[in-house]
Amino acid sequence: MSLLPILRYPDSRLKTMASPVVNIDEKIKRLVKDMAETMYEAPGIGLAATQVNVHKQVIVIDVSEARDQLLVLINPELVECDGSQIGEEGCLSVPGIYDKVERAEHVVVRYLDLDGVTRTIDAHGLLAVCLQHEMDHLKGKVFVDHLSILKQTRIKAKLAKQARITA
Ligand code: GNR
Ligand code: NI
Repeated sequence: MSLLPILRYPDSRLKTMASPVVNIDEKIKRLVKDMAETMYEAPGIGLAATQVNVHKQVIVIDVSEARDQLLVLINPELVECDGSQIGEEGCLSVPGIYDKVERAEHVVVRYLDLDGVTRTIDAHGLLAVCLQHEMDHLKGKVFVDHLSILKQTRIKAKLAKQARITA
């Protein structure tokens, strides 16, 4: 097991469109284990492969209080969405920045599990938000892209300043 480095916004590699997984082989299984370890250690409630610079359609999520309900989604597809909710979002690739984003309240997502079995998740609330946030990553989108250009500019300036301080 190993912790993976997480790309930081506005790294252009976060804009990469992820490709579908063709074979759930040992390499993918290792990636999933390392992503889960990285998510739990961060700590975060989700992580998309894009964030660790692997441009394959792989997501790990755990929104449980006890941190014992790991979800692994391969090749996720949105099959239904309705309603709306506005919640404060953060992102491991945009550290220290939180802002409100409007999302669907309810989503149905079809995906493959680690055994290659097709499954569906019917999600509301935070899990629905997290699924949309992670599926955005696989399309090269981060939550900041949902904010105004003015906010995007301010966030880039704040992160650049933070990077200078920590350097
Ligand atoms: O840990 C995370 N928390 C979070 C809170 C509100 C909405 C979305 C998220 S996902 C984020 C982890 C992350 O960056 N996943 O891509
Ligand atoms: Ni994120």
